Amino acid sequence: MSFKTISVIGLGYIGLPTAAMFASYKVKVIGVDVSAHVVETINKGKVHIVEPDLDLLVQEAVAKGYLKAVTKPEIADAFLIAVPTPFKACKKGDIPEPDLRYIESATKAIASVLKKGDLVILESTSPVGATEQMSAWLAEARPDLSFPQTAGENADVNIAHCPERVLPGQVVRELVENDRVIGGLSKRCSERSVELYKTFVKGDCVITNARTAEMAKLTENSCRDVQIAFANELSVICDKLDIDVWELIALANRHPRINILQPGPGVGGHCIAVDPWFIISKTPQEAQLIHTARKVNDAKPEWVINKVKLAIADFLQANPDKTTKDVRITCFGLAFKPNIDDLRESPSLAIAQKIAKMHASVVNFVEPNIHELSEEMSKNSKLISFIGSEDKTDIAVLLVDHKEFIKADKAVNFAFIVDTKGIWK
Ligand code: SAJ
Repeated sequence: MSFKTISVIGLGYIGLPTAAMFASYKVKVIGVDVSAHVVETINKGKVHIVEPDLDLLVQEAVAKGYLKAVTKPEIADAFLIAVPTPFKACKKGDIPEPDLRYIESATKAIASVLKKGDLVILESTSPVGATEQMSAWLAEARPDLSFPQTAGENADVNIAHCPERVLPGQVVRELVENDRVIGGLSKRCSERSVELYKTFVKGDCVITNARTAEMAKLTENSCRDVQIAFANELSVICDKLDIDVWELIALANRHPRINILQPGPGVGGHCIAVDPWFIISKTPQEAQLIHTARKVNDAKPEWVINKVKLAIADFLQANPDKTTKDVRITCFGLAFKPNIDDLRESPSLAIAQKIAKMHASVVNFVEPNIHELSEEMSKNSKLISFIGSEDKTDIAVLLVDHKEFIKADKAVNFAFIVDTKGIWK
């Protein structure tokens, strides 16, 4: 392989597994992160995120000397940028714009160590045009080097977009097995990127241009968002019509060409609820369906909270000797999806916190994947163990289908349940 040293910028959920994977194939990897704590943790062979099998991969890569972490970029032959692309804060109801500030600062940070022959790959999920923008920033910072937008195939530095597509919880396996979409700013940029990824990728590396690669990633996540919105809309319709939505979906899915996803408390995480906005903000007139799906999914948490208010009213009617502050509520699950500890952009956490805020007494939270609540999270709430939660609960709010809750299916016996995942219904 023509790349002796690879640098990965941003050592988060995508960057760290990618860096460790290259290192496990005996490639020298320099991981760069602005956080001194992250760098220190990794250099001790430890990880700062929970992802199955990642701890062993990192431990071995560091112990064998193939992976080191630093806070400032160093010379390398290929740079992979895996930093967050959030959207900018905006007023409620406005269309959020993508925030490229982390890509910009990563790009400017590597500019000073870039040399002729290097390859720069943007892995972060990005709005259409971001890779060209990244190349323009590099050209501005390094007028002594040529880039594909002006020098084409003869550019000193090659640039490509290769979006990450791995599923949290299965990152290590999917990094190797998934196909990769590779969008170079020239044919040579794409071909060199394929050579790099073929170090460990067993899936196909399919070549396209950068804009199509950017849109492909946004399309995948928007497609899932639209499908989940359909399931969430069905759950609201069925509730009104007194139909069990989970039975309904199971029946409809027996049709050979139907595959409806599952409703839930809303869509969380840092991808599916974010990426469709990158399409909507570029083409607001055209992206009608994608925009509606976002609104449907974003409205689901409020619908769940209303269901909890109704359950409180039902409980009080059934127990006329009690007042609101006597009602003991427990929220089961805070993570954004099952069997992970990731609370970022979690609709379950948002719902649980809102219930805690509105309720007159302390609300119990059960989350088997975390051990303590942050100060912000613990306002009017208390983390309790799943075992024994029945004795402390009048109204159970099931927010995540964690395996512990599914396993307890037959054992749980709550009189009032708001079940957003259809497992304790
Ligand atoms: N969800 C439902 N119903 C379902 C499936 C999911 O409500 O039937 C909810 C989940 O509970 C969660 C949210 O959707 O709140 C997103 O979860 P997810 O498992 O669909 O996706 P992510 O965000 O963990 O990962 C997605 C993946 N994209 C696709 O499946 C198209 C992953 O492959 C991407 O790499 C990742 O986004 C990313 O980083 O972009």
